[in-house]
Parts: sequence; structure tokens; C-alpha cells
Amino acid sequence: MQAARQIILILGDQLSPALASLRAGDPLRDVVLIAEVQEEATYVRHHKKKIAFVLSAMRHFAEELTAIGWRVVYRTLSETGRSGSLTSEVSRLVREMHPQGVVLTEPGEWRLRHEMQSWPDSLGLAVTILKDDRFICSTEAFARWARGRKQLRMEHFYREMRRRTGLLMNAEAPEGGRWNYDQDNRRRAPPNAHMPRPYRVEPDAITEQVIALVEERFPDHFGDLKPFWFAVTRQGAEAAREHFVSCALPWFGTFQDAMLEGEPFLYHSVLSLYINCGLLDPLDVCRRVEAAYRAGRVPLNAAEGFIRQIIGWREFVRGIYWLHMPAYRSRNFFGHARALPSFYWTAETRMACLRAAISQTKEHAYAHHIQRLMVTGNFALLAGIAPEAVHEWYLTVYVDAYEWVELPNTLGMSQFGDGGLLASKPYVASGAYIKRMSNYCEKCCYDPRSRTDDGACPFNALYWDFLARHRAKLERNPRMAQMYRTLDRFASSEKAAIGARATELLSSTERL
Ligand code: FAD
Ligand code: DLZ
Ligand code: SF4
Repeated sequence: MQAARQIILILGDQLSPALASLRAGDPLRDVVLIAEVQEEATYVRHHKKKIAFVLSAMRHFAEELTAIGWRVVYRTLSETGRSGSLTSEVSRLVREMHPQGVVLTEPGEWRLRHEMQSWPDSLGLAVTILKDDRFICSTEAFARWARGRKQLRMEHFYREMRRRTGLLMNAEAPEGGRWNYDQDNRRRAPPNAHMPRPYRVEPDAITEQVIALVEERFPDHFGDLKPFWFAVTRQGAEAAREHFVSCALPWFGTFQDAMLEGEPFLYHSVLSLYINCGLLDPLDVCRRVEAAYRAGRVPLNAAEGFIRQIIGWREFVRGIYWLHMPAYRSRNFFGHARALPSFYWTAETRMACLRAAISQTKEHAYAHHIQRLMVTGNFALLAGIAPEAVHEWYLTVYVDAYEWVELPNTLGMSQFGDGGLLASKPYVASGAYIKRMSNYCEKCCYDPRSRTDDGACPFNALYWDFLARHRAKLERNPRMAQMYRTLDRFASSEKAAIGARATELLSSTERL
């Protein structure tokens, strides 16, 4: 093989032509390596659709780079075999090409970053790892921001990001006079509302080949491969972004927390998969959303709500991840240890809300934020499932899941496993919340108004029992005070009935 000065390794979630390692390279002298490897598809047994999406997007990105003059060595899964890893593929190409060095942009996951520490010795050459400047806040800048603060709160961080990017700012003041319009964003969606539906792309020949490969290689992995409608090119992802901005963004804010039977996407963008793998640039998406607002095409609560998710939450969770890994992964504030009920894999449960969220996860590898947080996450927390098992489930089943974003959202925000590093209180709720924000309860065999009867909604007794069980850890939290005051008003007979019902539910989660 023709010699190269450097090998530039590009990972499956680095599909951006403006990536730091490509900017630092020279198409005339360097070679790009992109490798499909078994280890990345199986370190958790990813949803089939996620594997197909990432591999097809990688193949299309290789074509994109070749078209602009890069020499690309692309290894398919068939070529790298059943024991291929990124380490073994880099090592193979180094032996074939004898380059002076290997260059890459820092990986998103601690697991790989750690593994790469041994590369200079094992490869016997220089390995240069560049910062991933697709993020607005570097890990160092986040650490500086966090230093000396007693509590890390997203809202404070978010204001810094607004100032730094100038998004929705008028000189020093936030657009409209408020930083956050979340209070306007809690409406229930009417079942007959206009529904935009996400942008869909017919699979091309490359995607069809990948789908066949995934079916053959990973038949036992969770989830459906078809229908497959994700975009797999930059052009397709950009079309999905434009479709969202014109068709769904105007209502994104108002119905952000809503859930509706048979409507998996509502007014959500379904852009996280494209942003996380590099097909869309997060700051560019935010600038386009701001432009739509400034042009009078979308209201402020929608634009602000959307931009906050990206420059606020997305950057904040990444900062927390790199600040606290690897210890973060094993944190378990409540000492929860139960196994994940098998209905998380089958969707076979009589609880209509969980059935809906898990069925659509199986079909689309997608659920929106409130379904992840207040349905599947809420139930797991109330039922005392081991946070590590919950984390593995979320990392496996969602097309946008990479550990840097999934772990803090799951272990921190959803399971409160970090004891409040990320969230100021546990996100727990009874059936009343799900009833208020959705129409799931209307067709459920359980009664959301009842707490302790045989047919009572399981969320109800589990919720009050959770508060009672973890009183010592939670009652001094000022944001929990109201809940404990309500619990304390229950008659002792009611408290006993809640305890008995919760014990019965927890001993029979498989039958719920
Ligand atoms: P929209 O609702 O349209 O939001 C717009 C964009 O904001 C998203 O595309 C995403 O880029 C960003 N965003 C929104 N909320 C968050 C958040 N909390 N953290 C980071 N970015 C956010 N998001 C992931 O990208 N990958 C994950 O693996 C992931 N795991 C999660 C696990 C749990 C338990 C919870 C509660 C949330 C998780 N999220 C994750 C955050 C959020 O649920 C998804 O980003 C969102 O549902 C993706 O769908 P969307 O593109 O339609 O988002
Ligand atoms: C998710 C994924 C999958 C399924 N396959 C590959 C692959 O074959 N090759 C690759 O370079 N990347 C893949 N990825 C994405 C990586 O898992 C991701 O880059 C790391 O987890 C770092 O975030
Ligand atoms: Fe979910 Fe309870 Fe409503 Fe059934 S009644 S859909 S279990 S919240």
C-alpha cells in the first residue's frame, strides 16, 4: 500500500468534514482510516437500527471525503471479522503503511480514551489526540467553570453559554427579558392536533446492504431494522433539520413535555442522532433556529426551549461526564439493586405508558425526552432498579446513545444515582403526572386515580413508597419538602396500605 505521512482515524460519531483531525491533515500526504468493527457494535448489544444507521452513515461519509480529495481506507465489518476492534484496525494499517504517526479527534467515550493511552507504546509511534471543538464548551473550560462552585446547575451554565455564543441575546440581556421560557412549555397535546412527522428517507443501495449485513451479523440484538427511514448523509440530515424548523419547531416549546398514544415524535426534532454522529453541527442548528425566530417564523418559547437543550443540557451533561468519569459510572446513591424487568425488552406489559414508550423504542430506536425521563426512567427509579442496568438499557436501545450523553442523563438526571450532582431533585412522579401530560391512562387497565386497590396504577403506590423508603436521604432537600408534607398528611392506615401494595408490586414486576 502507498505510504502515508499520518493515519487520521475517524470514528463512527465523528462524521464531520470540519473535524479537528481533518483540518490538521493534508489530503495529499495523509490517509483517513474508517473501520467498521465488531467491538463497537457489541460492547453493549446496540439496537439493530442504531448499528445500521451508524454503519450506513460511515460508508456515505467515506464517499463524501473521497469526493473532496481524501484518500480513505475503509474497512467493512466483513473485512474486520468477528473480533475486530479499533485498536486492531489501527495497528494493522500502521503495519501496512509505516506512517510517522496517528492523529485523531478525542473520542466521545471514556472507554476508548482509556484504551488509546496504550497506543503510543503498542504502535511504537506518536499518537496525537486533538480536542473535539464541535462542542461549544471544552472539557477544560467546563472544569474551570465548575471549580469552586458548591452546586453545578444547568441554568447557570446555560446563561454563560448564551453569553458566549450570543444566541438569543440583545447585548447583555436575554431576548424577551427572560432566560428561560420553560413555564410556557408544559401544555398537553390535543389528540386531534396537526402532527408534522419527522423527515423520512428511502434506504439507498448502501443502506440496504448494511441492513442485510446487520440482520445477518446481529440477529439477536434488540429492535426492528425496518422500516428504516433515517437520513444517512449530510445532505439528508440537513433536509431533516429544515423540515423540523419549518414544520414542527413552532410548536416544539408548547408541547415539549406532552405524550400522546400513537404519536412517538410529536413536535420533537429527531435530530439528536444526526448531531451526535457529526452529520449536523450543533451550533449551526441553533443559529438556524434563532434565525427562524428573528424572521418571525417561530415563537420565542420554542426557539429558546430548543436552543437550551443543545447549548445548555447537551454541553452540561458532557461536562459532567468528563469531570467525573470513570467513577461516575458506578455511583448508586440509593443503593438500588433490582434487575430490569423483562418488559423493557419485550414491551409486554399492561401499563399503557410503558408499553407505548418501549414499543416505539423497539420500532424506531427513539423515544422523546419526557418518555425517557418520566415513563421508563421514572418507573425504573421508583422500582429500585440497579442504575447500571438502567444505563446499559438506554445505551443499547437509542439511536442517539453514546455514553458521554447517555450516562449523565440516565444515571444522573433520571436515576439520581449521583446523589444530585446533575439534578437538584429526583425526577419521580405518580400516575397523576402521566395522566396530566398524556392520554395513555385512558386506555390503560390500571386506574391512575387509585393508590392501593388491586387495579391501582403501579406508579402511585411505588411513588409514595419511594419517598417513604428514602426519607433519610431526601427529606432535607428543599425541593422535596412539599412532597413529604403531603405524605405526612396520609393516615397511618393509608401509609400501611401503600407499603403493602408497593411490596406486592415489587415482588411481581414481571406480571405488571
Ligand atoms: P428534541 O426534543 O427535539 O431536542 C432537541 C435537541 O436537544 C436534541 O436533538 C438533543 O441534541 C438536545 N437535547 C435535548 N435534551 C437533551 C439532554 N437532556 N441531554 C443532551 N442533549 C439534549 N440524548 C442523546 O442525545 N443521547 C442519549 O443517549 C440520551 N439518553 C437519554 C437518557 C435519558 C434517561 C434521558 C432522560 C434523556 C436522554 N437524552 C439523550 C436526552 C433527550 O432525551 C434526547 O436528546 C432527545 O429525546 C432526542 O430526541 P430529539 O432529537 O427529538 O430531541
Ligand atoms: C456506535 C458505533 C458502531 C455501532 N459501530 C462503529 C464502528 O464500527 N466503527 C466506529 O468507528 N464507530 C462505531 N460506532 C461509534 C463508536 O462506538 C463511537 O465512536 C465511540 O463510542 C465514541 O463515542
Ligand atoms: Fe401508566 Fe398508570 Fe396511566 Fe396506566 S394508569 S398509563 S400505568 S400512568
